[in-house]
Amino acid sequence: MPELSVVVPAFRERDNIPALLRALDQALEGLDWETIIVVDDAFDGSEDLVRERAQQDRRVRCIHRIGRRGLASACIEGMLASSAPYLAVIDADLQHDETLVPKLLEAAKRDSADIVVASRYMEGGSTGALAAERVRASRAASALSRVICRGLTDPMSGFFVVRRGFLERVVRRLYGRGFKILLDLVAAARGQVRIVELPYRMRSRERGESKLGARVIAEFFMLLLYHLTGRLLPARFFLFAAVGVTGVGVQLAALSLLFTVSGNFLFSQSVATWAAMTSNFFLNNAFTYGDQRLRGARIWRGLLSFYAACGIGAFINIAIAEWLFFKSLPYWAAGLAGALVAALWNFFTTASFTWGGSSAAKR
Ligand SMILES: Nc1nc2c(ncn2[C@@H]2O[C@H](COP(=O)(O)OP(=O)(O)OP(=O)(O)O)[C@@H](O)[C@H]2O)c(=O)[nH]1
Ligand SMILES: [Mg+2]
Repeated sequence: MPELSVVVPAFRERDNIPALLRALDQALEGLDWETIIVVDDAFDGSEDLVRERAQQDRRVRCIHRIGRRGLASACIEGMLASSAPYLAVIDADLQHDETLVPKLLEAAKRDSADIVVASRYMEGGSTGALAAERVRASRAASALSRVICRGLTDPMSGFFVVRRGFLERVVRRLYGRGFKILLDLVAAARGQVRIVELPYRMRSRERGESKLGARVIAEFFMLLLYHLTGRLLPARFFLFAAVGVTGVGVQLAALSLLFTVSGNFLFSQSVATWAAMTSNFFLNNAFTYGDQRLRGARIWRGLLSFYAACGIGAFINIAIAEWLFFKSLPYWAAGLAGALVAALWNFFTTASFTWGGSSAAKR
């Protein structure tokens, strides 16, 4: 068994993989290591390339995930596939300085740290040529993340070494979605973690494309909420609820537009409701279930089941609100309670009927 497994999440990184393997080979000389490259299906031949290398070099392993996406889950599954006592996580795009890995490992052993983080924001570190607005966003996110974890100069870092015992201790409390796996690990430790940081200078991406987008930002906020609320509800529910709030906006906007034009309330309210459900479905498909998004013909079947579930949810909402109102609750409290129960109903039914899979609601 090697002493160190280097877990590399990779999505559309075919052009970077040969250089990465060369760089690891050089940087880790003299260490007993292996690398586990977790490739999500992108039809770009990355997995074939990794397997080809694996046939010549037993230190190289490939995990090929189909119909799945997500950096954090890729890292977790890669780490769990290893039996090594130390696990490194490093990007595939050569932005992280692999020559630091032996020092991260040494610090983990010497200081018996749970996590050794490569930091861009401590003395001696740098974001390199990263665009100014990206640095600002990263710093703002780091500041915000203090609500769930302290003691890190660079909680947004995706480059670190972790002790296997620590991972096993926190793994069941992880949010496990989105991009910010380090923040997730530290937040899940609830203060019971020894952290050491070492500085490094980040390189810029030479090949392949960035995967940053709106989903990454949405997931970041959901990660904060998940840990802030003490992991009360399944991680996915928070995104589902946020999409529901946007649905209220869509509904009111469509209602005001249609009612102004047609003057017919029932007609306007019906179309506005349909518009809100439709927009909720597509937003949930892109964000809440972005990692197992319905595509092609499955979208239409999913949409119909979503209409059906939310239609029943609307009846439940009205029935509960009406009942509570007659129990002499104030109108707003009755309305809120109805909406909350309906949101839970919608979430759990669409998790199994629309996005399928019994595990959808659990994660
Ligand atoms: N397996 C897997 N890897 C991913 C996924 N999304 C991103 N990655 C990998 O995670 C690493 C970080 O993603 P990047 O797109 O480079 O994010 P970034 O470094 O913040 O952005 P850039 O500076 O623009 O490169 C890269 O190695 C990606 O290939 C995913 O859904 N699945
Ligand atoms: Mg990158």
